[in-house]
Amino acid sequence: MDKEEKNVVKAKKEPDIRDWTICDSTIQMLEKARRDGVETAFDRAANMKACPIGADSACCKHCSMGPCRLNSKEPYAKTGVCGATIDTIAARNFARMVASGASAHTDHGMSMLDVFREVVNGNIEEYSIKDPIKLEEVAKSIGIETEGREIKDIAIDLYEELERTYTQVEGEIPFAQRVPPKTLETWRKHGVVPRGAMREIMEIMHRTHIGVDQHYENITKQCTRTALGDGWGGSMVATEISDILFGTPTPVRAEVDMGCLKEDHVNIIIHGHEPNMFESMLASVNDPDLIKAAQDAGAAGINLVGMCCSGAEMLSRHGIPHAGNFMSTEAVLVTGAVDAMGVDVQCIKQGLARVAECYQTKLFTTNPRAHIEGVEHIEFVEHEPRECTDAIVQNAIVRFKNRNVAIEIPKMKSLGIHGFSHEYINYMLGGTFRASYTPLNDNIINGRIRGVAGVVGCTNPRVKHDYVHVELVKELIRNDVLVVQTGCSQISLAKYGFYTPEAAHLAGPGLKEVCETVGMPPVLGCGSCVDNSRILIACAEMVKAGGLGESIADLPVAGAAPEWMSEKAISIGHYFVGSGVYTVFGVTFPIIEGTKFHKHLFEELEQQGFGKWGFAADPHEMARMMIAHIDKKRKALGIDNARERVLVDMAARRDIEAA
Ligand code: NFS
Repeated sequence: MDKEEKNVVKAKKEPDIRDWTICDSTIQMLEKARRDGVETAFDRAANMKACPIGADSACCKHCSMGPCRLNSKEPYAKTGVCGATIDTIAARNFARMVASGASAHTDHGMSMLDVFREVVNGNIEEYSIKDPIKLEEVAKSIGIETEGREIKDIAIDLYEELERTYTQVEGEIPFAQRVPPKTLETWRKHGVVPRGAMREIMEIMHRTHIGVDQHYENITKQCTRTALGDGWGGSMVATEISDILFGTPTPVRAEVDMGCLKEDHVNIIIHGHEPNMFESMLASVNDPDLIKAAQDAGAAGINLVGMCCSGAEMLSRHGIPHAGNFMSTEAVLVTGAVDAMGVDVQCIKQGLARVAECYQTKLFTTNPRAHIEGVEHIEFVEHEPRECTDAIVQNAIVRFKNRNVAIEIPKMKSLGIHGFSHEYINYMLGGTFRASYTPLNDNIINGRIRGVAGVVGCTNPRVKHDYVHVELVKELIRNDVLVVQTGCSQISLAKYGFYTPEAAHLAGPGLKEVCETVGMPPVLGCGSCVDNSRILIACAEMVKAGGLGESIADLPVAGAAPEWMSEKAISIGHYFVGSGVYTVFGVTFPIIEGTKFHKHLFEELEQQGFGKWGFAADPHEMARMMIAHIDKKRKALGIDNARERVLVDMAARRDIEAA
């Protein structure tokens, strides 16, 4: 490179941070990071063009005859060395994403079940059964006798039954009993009722090995079976057991955004996915000895804050403040105010290690599954949970005492209502004495609510952070679509004030009326990504309440993950599709349009009685597609005219009555 060229490179305009995110606190911190010479995933994404062949899933590296690359423009012009076509290659890659995502959720669920077993057997005393009513409800839902029995005996039976979700070799997983009969019939007809997660995931890995399953339709079947074993299996067990052990969420007011950090406090962030470590941390920060130690170090107290999905669970259950979603986890360290960050599993960027080092934040890994090179590991042991979390607090106090970095905390924070479990939605709409989903169905049938949309999933530096989530939800509620949310998407919307009953004014007239009557926001937050299982149960309850068809595929509902990035999102998307829901993804989709496999996922599955996939990068287009689908379902149910009836004013009604 000669001198002139070098200058050209230097003079290259820096990307505008406002093109990367709409989150004001993240913008403020990215500007500071730039001044401080610190790099984040936003910079890395800008400096690394995504591989176009990989993005199209047109390469196969499952054996050493390759890696084979096909031509994305002419996908049928070539095959791999073994003869694998684009459809086989893309289906295999997709299946392995499902397997990985489903593994993450089911392994998490299995950890929760391990804790539950040890609590029930009396080997762990730090946790207990907090919600015995939920325990009985869950047990009853899968046919366990509860009348007149001791809680402990029911719990033992429940453990044994739920273990089958993972280890069963033959038969149907226990929560298949919660699936509406018509939906289950479709699953049986196509041979996709999950057996046990271990078996399904093993079979996907086998079938996607070189030279095994080479028909995209047959591979898709195993994707469906495995993904359903996540949604109605591993994830559902994670949610239900966490509720039983730590309490079922009910609405709670909580603050979201970086403004919940406090300069005069010892700030501790827990970021990850499993609630057990976070629950123990909650006990640690309330320990009088540790509070005293913090005060002795000159702090006003200890401030515990969450991030990502375990943060979303603690927000829902206990109103613990939440600092931000996946794309803000590095930015929050730039405040210099975080004394310690403890992480467990999933969505933990390796880049955190470098940023933490720059700002002297003590970063700790805690789970035996997830170490990071150069980061101190304090193992979290369920039988002695406080050992790990107390040690993190002590380290945080030491860091507070020796703080010598500039601290800058963005002022933004938004107070909202979180914690809408499907049990609470039931109660909220129906009232104490007649808790049911019937009022929701009635409002859908009479057209006040047009339909329900689940808007979930990650944030991703390949699109403008938070923007796609917010624009999509705005458009949906404006069109009277009630929105339910989980994960990072819920946090995106919470930052912009959508989680207050006052946000009802952003909704269309019908939804607004329902929100004002019930006193609920037009957007309901259900928790973490495994809590998407709450949305499945809500769908099953809507079918049961009657009037909206016989299967989930009949409901006027749709799903979206507008800024997805993880393999877990693909598993979630596919279990919604498998359950009968039209599911639209943003950012990019790892299958070439126009191929047979694409057509299978985007059209043919619906004809077989499942849901189907959709894709749109633009939030307004995405909203249009979801609303069109909801209207299509309304029409099929014969309730498409009901919407107009709502608009008939009193004078017109008198005319009709007089006639
Ligand atoms: Ni879900 Fe949670 Fe967030 Fe995406 Fe990651 S935290 S499990 S994967 S990024 S929503």
